[in-house]
Amino acid sequence: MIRMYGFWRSAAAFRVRIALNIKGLAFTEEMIDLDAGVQNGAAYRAINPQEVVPTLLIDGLSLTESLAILEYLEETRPAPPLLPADAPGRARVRSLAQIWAADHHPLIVPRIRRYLADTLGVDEAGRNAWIRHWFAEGLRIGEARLAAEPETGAFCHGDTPSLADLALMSQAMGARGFGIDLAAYPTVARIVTACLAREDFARALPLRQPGAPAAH
Ligand SMILES: N[C@@H](CCC(=O)N[C@@H](CS)C(=O)NCC(=O)O)C(=O)O
Repeated sequence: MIRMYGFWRSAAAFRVRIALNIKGLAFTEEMIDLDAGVQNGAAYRAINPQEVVPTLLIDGLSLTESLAILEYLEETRPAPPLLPADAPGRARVRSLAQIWAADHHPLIVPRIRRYLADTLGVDEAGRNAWIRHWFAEGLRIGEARLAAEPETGAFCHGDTPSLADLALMSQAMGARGFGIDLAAYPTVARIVTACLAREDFARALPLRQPGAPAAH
C-alpha cells in the first residue's frame, strides 16, 4: 500500500495526489497539521528531517520533494505518461513545472511566512501582500509562456496533462484562495478549467481533503 504524509492545504502534496490519481494508484494520506507545527515535532522529523510534506512511502522507500516523487512515479509507473515522449518536450514540461514548484511555491510556505512574521516583524497585511505578489508573479510568467508557445494545447503541453499542469494547478488553486482572479491570466484560466473538469484532478483538490474548511 502506498502511504503519504501530507496536509490538505499543501500545494506539494496536491501535486503528488493528482499524479497518484492519474496513474490509478491507491494510497492513504496521513495529515500532518502544518498550522499546529506537527512537521517540526520529533516524531515527524524522524520521518522527514526537512520538516515538510509530502513524504511518500512506496516500494519500501521513503521519498521526499514532490518533483523527485513525481519523476519516480513516472519512471516506475509510466502509464499514463506525465512527461512527453520527446526530449525537447520533456525539457519544456520540466521547465514549466519548475516555474511554479521550484521558483514560486517555496516563497509562500509556512516557514517563510513564520520568518517574515517572527524574525522580520512583517504584519499580516504585509505578509498577505508578499504572498499575493509571488502567486501573481508565477501566474504572470506562466501566462506569458503558455500564451506564446505553440506547444501549449488543451493543457500546458499538448492535449493531455503533464507534470506542468500538476504544478500549475497547485499554484493556481493557492492563488485563488488568496483572492487572485485567474481571469487576468486567460490561458492559465482555460487550462485550470480543463484540469478541474477531470475527476483525477478534482478528487485531489485541497478543499476536498479531510481537515479542510467546509466550502461555502
Ligand atoms: N520543495 C518541496 C516543498 C515542500 C514544502 O515546503 N511543503 C510545505 C507544504 S506545501 C511544508 O510542509 N511546509 C512546512 C513549513 O514550511 O513549515 C516539495 O515540492 O515537496
